[in-house]
Amino acid sequence: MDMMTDLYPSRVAPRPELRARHDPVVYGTAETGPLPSASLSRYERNGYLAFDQLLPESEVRDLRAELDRLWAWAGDAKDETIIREPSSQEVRSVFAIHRGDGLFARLAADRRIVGMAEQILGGPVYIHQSRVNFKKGFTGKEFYWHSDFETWHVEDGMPRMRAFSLSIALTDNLPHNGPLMVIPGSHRRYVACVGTTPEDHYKASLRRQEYGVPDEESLVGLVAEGGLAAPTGKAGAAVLFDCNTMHGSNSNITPLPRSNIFIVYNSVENALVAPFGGHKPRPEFVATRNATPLTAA
Ligand code: 6CS
Ligand code: FE
Repeated sequence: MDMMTDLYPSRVAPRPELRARHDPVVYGTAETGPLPSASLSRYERNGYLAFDQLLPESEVRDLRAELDRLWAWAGDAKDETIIREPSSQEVRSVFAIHRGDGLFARLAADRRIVGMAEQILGGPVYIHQSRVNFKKGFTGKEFYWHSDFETWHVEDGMPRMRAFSLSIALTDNLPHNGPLMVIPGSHRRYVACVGTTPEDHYKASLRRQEYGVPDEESLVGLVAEGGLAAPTGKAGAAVLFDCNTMHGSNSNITPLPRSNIFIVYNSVENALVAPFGGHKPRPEFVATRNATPLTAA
């Protein structure tokens, strides 16, 4: 058992609490990677960066074909990496898409992206988690407000805030089809949540989260301070957001799917320890415990 002190306790106190962040947001400088200092300071201030076109159309086309293959496979396959919608058998997410040497794996290790990760996180990185969220037309359900870090800390043992997610749109992300929403500036606070985590919580939480959910009063406060943003864009657009940025997304009742890739980069210096919530760690396909640095392609 690691005796590391818990800087971010959550799901222990009887009342929710809005606390301070104790970690930097940007660990590198403009000299150490592709992002200019204006982007770095915007990221530091807002907790996210939006890219209108991270990937060119030709690459998006190939990734879309890969996405369609993944969807066809997941439809009736039985595999732990496949998460289905809360009240149907429709595929919601497929995890661990960075494994192997397929297109998604190559994308996750792409120099352009890993260079940004090493810059923001200040040194070598590895992939903590990856997934595709399909959010199909008509049936794709919401992701309620949450800080990823809260879950990764309590359930996976991620010690500090030194990770981020990159969400890449493989279909157009429109105002109407349940795009990612973020609360700018929310990454500078930490919402300690209420409730005791059940054993094997991930099996339910990846379909619909009920523990590690921020209270309404804290959300009211965060939105009063920072407002709301929903960066939209064509397929190939992307949003890079801090591990503690409060975010969520609505259900998709339009006919147009909102299918995105999520890749989470963590600093190798922030490797997982025993989960702070005291349960056994979640499985490898949700949270990698091997922090071997990425050797970017
Ligand atoms: O439990 C997790 O690790 C995840 N859950 C959500 C809703 N977002 C981030 C992460 O993929
Ligand atoms: Fe999330």
